[in-house]
Amino acid sequence: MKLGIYGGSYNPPHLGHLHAAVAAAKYLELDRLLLIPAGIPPHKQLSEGAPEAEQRAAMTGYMAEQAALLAGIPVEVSRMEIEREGKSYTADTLRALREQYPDAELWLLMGTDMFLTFQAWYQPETILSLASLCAFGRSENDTEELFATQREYLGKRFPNARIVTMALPDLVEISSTELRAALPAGKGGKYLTPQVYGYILREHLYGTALDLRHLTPDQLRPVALSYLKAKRVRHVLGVEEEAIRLAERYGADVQKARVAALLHDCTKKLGLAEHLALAERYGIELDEEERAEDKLLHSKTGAALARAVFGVDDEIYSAIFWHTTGRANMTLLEKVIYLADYIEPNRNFDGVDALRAATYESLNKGMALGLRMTIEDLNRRGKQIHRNTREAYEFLKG
Ligand code: DGI
Ligand code: FE
Ligand code: FE
Repeated sequence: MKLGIYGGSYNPPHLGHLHAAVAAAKYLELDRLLLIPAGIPPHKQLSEGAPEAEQRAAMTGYMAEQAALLAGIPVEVSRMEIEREGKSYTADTLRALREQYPDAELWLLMGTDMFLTFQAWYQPETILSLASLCAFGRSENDTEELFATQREYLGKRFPNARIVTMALPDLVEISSTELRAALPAGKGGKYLTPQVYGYILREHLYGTALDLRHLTPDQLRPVALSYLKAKRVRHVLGVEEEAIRLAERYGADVQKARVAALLHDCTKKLGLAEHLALAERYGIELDEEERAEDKLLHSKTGAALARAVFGVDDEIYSAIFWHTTGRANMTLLEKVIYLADYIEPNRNFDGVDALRAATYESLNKGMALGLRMTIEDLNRRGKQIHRNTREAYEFLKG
């Protein structure tokens, strides 16, 4: 197994890290990649809104999920340096990983600066006896010249070293220091994955101070996406796009449709126990069927979270609340969200085009067909039809 190891402060993890990690994973044909946030001693974190180690680990986790999707291999965050007392040395980290993965081929990934000062690290010969190096830089001539010189120098000084350098033509050169300085003014988001940016905004890190209860859809978007698993991001963006189209066509409030779409699945990644705890906390009554099926719970707990954290109004609340089952006598916005969720551009199940056509003919035709398809699908899979689904269908089919 080829195991990549990519350490850094990740303060914060940004697109430069992401693109480099994905490119190196592909180039080296890694089987697995570990991202290792460095343990930064607390006295170094005196600046305004500086993240705790836990928060850096959380942000790195978002980036890891995204990297895994793009690279097609498992990418995980290792907490070993965060949990280790005192300053962490790469040599110690590699020794620990060698024990944990005795048969793996270890590849240490690093950017230009790290590579060019490598001989000054703690125990470079130990590092090179445990792992191969892969350094990446921008594909400008000066980088390649510097790289070649350093490769030769290290090769002479450490004859058994295995060193690969790679040029990344579209490497985003980002200074974390400049990025941190830009964030309080509402800039810098474009250098981050939306989920990392959203996490920063919702935790008020780096001096950002957005009021989560008064966000424009553009401000809300990254924050809402930070509640999702990375693989669900595309779906939710698709629902927003479809909800705008349907709202415009049928005269619903476009801004409300966008907010409801962005938040409709915000608790989807939670487990049953977490749903039940939220339902308890926000006084949502549940029947037996709902208690047993988290798919029926996420719309209700999602509505509760959207109200508690983002202060959404009753119309948006109920559009989220009813988006999975529907109900009898639905509002315009409820139908828009139910159907946008069903037919957004990334959906590709059998019959989706017929459902799109019906929806653009009339919302009620779309609803009747969508509900019928859901009921047929649940029947095929031997699942119970919830009373609200049945009532929604009975109400419309006439
Ligand atoms: O959250 P999404 O996957 O984007 O979509 P959704 O909220 O519409 O959830 C769809 C799932 O919910 C799908 O697996 C079917 C399930 N579902 C919808 N109505 C009912 C239902 N499951 C049961 N058991 N009973 C229902 O009436
Ligand atoms: Fe949903
Ligand atoms: Fe959805």
